[in-house]
Amino acid sequence: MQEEKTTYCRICEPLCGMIATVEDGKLLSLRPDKQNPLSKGFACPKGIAFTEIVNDPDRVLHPLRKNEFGEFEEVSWDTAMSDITSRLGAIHRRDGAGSIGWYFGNPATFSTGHTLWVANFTTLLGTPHVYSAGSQDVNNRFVASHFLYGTPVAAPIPDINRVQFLVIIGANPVVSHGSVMSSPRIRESLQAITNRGGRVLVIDPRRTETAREFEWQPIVPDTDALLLLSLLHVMFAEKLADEDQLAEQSTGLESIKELAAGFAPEMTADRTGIDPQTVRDLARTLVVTDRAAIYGRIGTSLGRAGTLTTALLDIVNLVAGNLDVAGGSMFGDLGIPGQRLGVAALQHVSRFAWNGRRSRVGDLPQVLGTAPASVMAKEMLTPGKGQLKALFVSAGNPVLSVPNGDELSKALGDLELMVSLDFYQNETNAHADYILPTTTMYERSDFLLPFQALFTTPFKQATEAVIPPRGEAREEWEIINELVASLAKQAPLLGGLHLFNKFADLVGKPWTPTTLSDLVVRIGMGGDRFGLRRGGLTFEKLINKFPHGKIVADNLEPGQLRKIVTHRARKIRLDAPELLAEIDRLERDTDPGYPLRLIGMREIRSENSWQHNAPMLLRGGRTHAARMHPNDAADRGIAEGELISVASRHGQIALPVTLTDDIKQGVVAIPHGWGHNGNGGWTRANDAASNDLGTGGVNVNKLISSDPEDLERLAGMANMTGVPIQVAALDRTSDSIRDRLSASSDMVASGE
Ligand SMILES: Nc1nc2c(c(=O)[nH]1)N[C@H]1C(S)=C(S)[C@@H](COP(=O)(O)OP(=O)(O)OC[C@H]3O[C@@H](n4cnc5c(=O)[nH]c(N)nc54)[C@H](O)[C@@H]3O)O[C@H]1N2
Ligand SMILES: Nc1nc2c(c(=O)[nH]1)N[C@H]1C(S)=C(S)[C@@H](COP(=O)(O)OP(=O)(O)OC[C@H]3O[C@@H](n4cnc5c(=O)[nH]c(N)nc54)[C@H](O)[C@@H]3O)O[C@H]1N2
Ligand code: SF4
Ligand SMILES: [Mo]
Repeated sequence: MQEEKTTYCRICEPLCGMIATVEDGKLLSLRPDKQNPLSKGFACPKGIAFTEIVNDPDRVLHPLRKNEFGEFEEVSWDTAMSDITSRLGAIHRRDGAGSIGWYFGNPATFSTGHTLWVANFTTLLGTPHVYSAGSQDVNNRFVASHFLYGTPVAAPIPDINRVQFLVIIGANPVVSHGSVMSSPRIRESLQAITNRGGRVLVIDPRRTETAREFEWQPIVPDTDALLLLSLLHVMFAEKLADEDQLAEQSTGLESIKELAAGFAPEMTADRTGIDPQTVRDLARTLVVTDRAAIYGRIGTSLGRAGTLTTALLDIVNLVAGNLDVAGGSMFGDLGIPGQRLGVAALQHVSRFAWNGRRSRVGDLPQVLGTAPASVMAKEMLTPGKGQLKALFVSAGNPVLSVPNGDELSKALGDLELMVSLDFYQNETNAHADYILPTTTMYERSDFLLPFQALFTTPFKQATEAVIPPRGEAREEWEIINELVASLAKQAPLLGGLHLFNKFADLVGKPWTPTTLSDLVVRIGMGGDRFGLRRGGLTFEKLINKFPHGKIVADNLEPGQLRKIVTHRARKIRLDAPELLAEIDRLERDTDPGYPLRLIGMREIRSENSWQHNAPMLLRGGRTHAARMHPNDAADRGIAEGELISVASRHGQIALPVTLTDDIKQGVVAIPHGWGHNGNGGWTRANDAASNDLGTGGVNVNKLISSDPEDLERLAGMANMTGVPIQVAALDRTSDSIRDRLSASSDMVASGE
């Protein structure tokens, strides 16, 4: 019998409402939920195509073990787990916890059980080798907040519902659907701004899908900090800022003023490519417009000084009078009593404090307990105490998503033990000893803790699993519980794990993601506070009474900073010396051999590296191609559709190019997440986006440096934007292509 179940999509941040049609435990189709009060019947192609991922014949449904011939073969869970834990125990006894590591990828964030259990496991183990997609994404945001507010987890979001002038710098929400902000139907919400007489200005090296619908201001990649400093310069020099108010809200204002004094728009124009008058007008408009905000994301995170740039975004909002006020850049409210003290206390648990530990290789600070993923390969390849020898990878594909995938592939191959928790064989876990099959999002219940403070309209939704796990798939937290149970038997060496088990025994009822979520729902905004607030929410009530989700407040509440800032006198700190020292990273990089600048881009029918196997998303044939300005192409004798070589100081790739005026001259955009080289088990992805070389696109991160010297210093961010490159035509019939790119494993035909 067919049934319809209400749920929501957990691929990206808007968490759009979905209706799943299910028959006999099988997912038949997904359609957008019209009754979801925020997404109101919207879903993107990736969300709809997810049925094909759940039912993908290429899915890993049984534990796989690499045999002596290097092939994966099915084994039972018991066999897999007992071999893994005994090998892990032996490594632990010999080399200690510091030889065991974990990388969790982006989809982990979309599962409360997954993230919390990984955090728990690695904390109890006490290993510094914890890595995530964050150092390629958002860790700079956490560190900027750490300096400014004293807490890493506070992140301002634009008040989309009320803003009248929104400046989007380095984000493309029409394609990405919004990030570090959960705002379903973001495109309509942006259009609503102009419909109510407001403005949306997009500052981006590319005339993106968002920029095409609104105003576009091109900028030279990785010069945003200079632009932001010039905006501050104008605000101070023209006495636009309310300095009395600022002195009340913050400390260190003088340092910022002094700093900005040196960055008049006339000084930075040459670097940013933005006319000084435009900068002056922009500064004035940001100050005088009653409801204005500036918002940045990936483009302002992956330059050479992403933490500084992100801090400057907030400082511009603050100085313009737009921070923490209605219609500006606002903070979500968890509504949890005592949250400020709680966060302050957590800060003292050194593992989670910024810089609580530094990496063995590269001496870089940890962020929320994670080290920069760029150094992971060198941590495996560098002998000595603390060398990484056993690695778990869950929901990640760092061979494609992290700089220098070739180096990482090699390092993974040398590990003593590699275990993957995934439902696909990808380019990374192809190197694993075991792939443990996990459920997809529709095979688990969820309430997403990390997104609670990021909804532009405060909202809560919980879901049950809509189908049972396919095959022998298990949820990550269950796998981790089992790991802990088996490892703890090898106590006393694994003391922390043993304690964890004892605790579970003691309370008689082990924690589950659902019991934890229930706790947060009940104490948080709109929660029942365990009976103190009548009619309040519980996890169960969300499931049964509000299956389409519940709006818990019509708008974000201003005045959150009081609850958030942990610095003395609850004042924002503007002059952390570490932050200001980053200014020297803004120096011009002039290397005549590499005159062009690389930027990234996201595609509407891709999600990082992992959705290139769904037929619906591959329809019409897709090409992995670079975007380049016709003038830059003409200078190099390159014509539309031709194969080009792109080289940086760190690597070289070949792919087709498409020419477009919608990009600033001197800039080349290449999507990441491609490079399906036949190592992954996804049949269609390997064939998709064929260039003339017959491969599933190329891995752009071969152009990116994993050298610790090249990483951003405060959050260990990979430098993936504004990277100096050179481009040349490749004669497609030329035999020399293979020679010239022989070092690139992308050139290896599938299966080789
Ligand atoms: N369809 C789709 N949606 C996604 C994803 C996906 O892969 N596909 N991924 C999800 C994930 S993991 C994330 S983190 C979010 C990211 O969400 P966004 O940040 O909104 O997405 P991006 O497309 O990376 O946008 C970055 C923009 O910055 C611009 N840019 C690059 N360098 C610079 C620079 O130096 N300065 C300025 N001002 N701009 C620059 C790029 O041209 C690009 O338009 O998207 C999420 N949503
Ligand atoms: N050049 C460049 N590189 C980038 C970026 C960029 O803008 N430019 N963006 C960076 C960003 S923002 C991000 S977030 C990273 C992403 O980097 P990663 O997270 O390392 O890679 P993904 O491609 O997201 O791989 C996700 C894997 O998780 C699996 N998976 C999906 N759902 C689940 C689940 O529920 N459980 C489990 N166990 N597995 C699951 C998929 O099968 C896939 O194998 O890429 C980064 N890399
Ligand atoms: S925008 Fe698409 S992928 Fe993202 S949550 Fe909505 S339906 Fe899912
Ligand atoms: Mo991301």
